[in-house]
Parts: sequence; structure tokens; C-alpha cells
Amino acid sequence: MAEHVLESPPQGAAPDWTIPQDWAAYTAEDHETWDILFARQSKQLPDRAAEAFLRGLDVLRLSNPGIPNYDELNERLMRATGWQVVAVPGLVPDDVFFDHLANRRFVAGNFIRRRDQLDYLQEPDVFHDVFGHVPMLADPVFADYMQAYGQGGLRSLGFGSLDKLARLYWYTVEFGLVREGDGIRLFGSGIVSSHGESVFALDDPSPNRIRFDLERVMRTRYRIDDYQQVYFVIDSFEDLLRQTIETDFAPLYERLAGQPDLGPADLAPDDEIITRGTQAYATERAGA
Ligand code: HBI
Ligand code: FE
Repeated sequence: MAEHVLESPPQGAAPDWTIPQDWAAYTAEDHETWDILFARQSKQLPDRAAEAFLRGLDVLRLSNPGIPNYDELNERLMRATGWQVVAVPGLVPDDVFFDHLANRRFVAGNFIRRRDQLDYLQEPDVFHDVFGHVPMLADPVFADYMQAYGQGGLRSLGFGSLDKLARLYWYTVEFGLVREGDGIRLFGSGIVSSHGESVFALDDPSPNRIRFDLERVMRTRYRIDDYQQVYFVIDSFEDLLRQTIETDFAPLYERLAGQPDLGPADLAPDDEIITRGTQAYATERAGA
């Protein structure tokens, strides 16, 4: 990830790396790409996504179809939780990223994927960043969690353990599941913005599903190139927020430094396994 990040803001960007969204520059095809993705996911998610996400989708129901204009979106988001979306040219350095989150600003790319990339791309585009992340930011508890994560990130910059902290973000904000009613629902932005993974993460027998444990998650490597081999299931957003606020990260990092990392498909003795995966999907994709 870090290798794609420039050291200083590119020309035209502010010192905090933000740029104008330049909404008028999107083409008709760009807007149509958003509409196709939006229709597809809003149809698929009602039985799958967390209530908080589905409720939050309303902030995206703007007066015009197409890619949201951040000014209009921000009026709604600001009213809901005091968060804002700001446009950035791509990946920004960790300290800049954390500083925005700590101040309730979510950085979003402003480009949209090409028509031949509807199903998968690695870089976060406006569909991933806005459809995937913004609905959860309209939830008051999750909104506080994201800010707490940014504050924790700023405090952690000196520890040399950002890879561990990034795993917490990955396995919650990006790929988290939550226990809800008598089932499990999606809330991670990488899942809800993916047509394939929003089925796979809940229904496929391949991945492990393990009850969330902060230390366990921070020990677990992740893959960025395919569906996850493990998903962690939080009890509730309140619980996630509480653990993040109450944990003293300094001794945690020290403990983690003395333990080996776990691979994405590994199980650990203390795991509370919700579903033990077959790993059939990952095995097949590896060509074994
Ligand atoms: N920059 N634009 C952007 N989006 C991210 O999600 C992001 C980033 N820079 C750093 C970063 N994430 C991370 O290091 C976090 O995953 C911790
Ligand atoms: Fe994301």
C-alpha cells in the first residue's frame, strides 16, 4: 500500500491533500456507472447488510441520480453525525489519513471505475468510498468509532505498529460482519460495495467466520487481491467502539510484537469459531 503513496501533496492539492471534487467533470458514462452499481447493490443488500448501513443509505438518496455531489451529500451527513466527505487524489499518507478521521472527515477518491471493472478493482474509487463507507458514517455509534480509530492512529504513529492497527481497520471498517438478531449481517465497505463478496462473505462455505477479538484481529495478516479467507464478527457497534476507546494500545502493541502473526486462513486456540471454512474457494484460486 505504502509504495503508491507520494510524500507530499501533488500539484493542485491542498496541504491536507484535499482537492475539489470537480463534480461537473464527470461524464454521462461515469454517472451511469454509478447508477448501475447503486441499483445492483441496493437490490442485493436489504437481507444482507446491517440495519445501520441500510438506514444510512438514505443519506445517499440525493435529488439527482449519478455520482453524489459531495457538497449536497455533506449537508445530509453533517446533519446526521457531523461527518464530511472530502476528495483526495488517491491514497494519502497514514498521518494525513488519521488526521482527517480524527476530525470527522472521510477522504474519498473522486474517480469512478471503468465499465470493464464493475466487479473488481483494487484502488478505492468513488463507488467504494462513498457507497461503501458513507452510509455507516451516518450512524452515530459507528461515526464515533471511526473518529476514535483516527485518534488512535495519530497516537500510534510513533510505535512502529501501524501494520497492526491497519488490520483493525481492514477487518472491521472494510470487511466487518456484525451479529444482528439471530443472524449475521454485513457492514464492511469492501463487502457491501462488492456484488460478489456481499454474497460470498455471508453464504459461502469457504471462509472462516470468527468472533471479533481485538488482539486476534491485530495479529492477522490480510489479502488485498481477492475475497477474504476470514471474516470477524462483532457483537455490536457499541461493543466495537467501547473496546477501541478502552484499550490501552501501548501494552497491546508490546504483546503483539512478541507473538507471531497469523495467516489469513489460520485458526488460533482461543478462537470462537462461528463457521469453520473449507477454504475451497481460496484453494481453487491458488490453483492447487
Ligand atoms: N488513503 N485515500 C486513502 N484511503 C484510505 O483508506 C487510506 C489512505 N491512506 C492510508 C490508509 N488508508 C491506511 O493506512 C489505513 O488502512 C490504516
Ligand atoms: Fe475503503
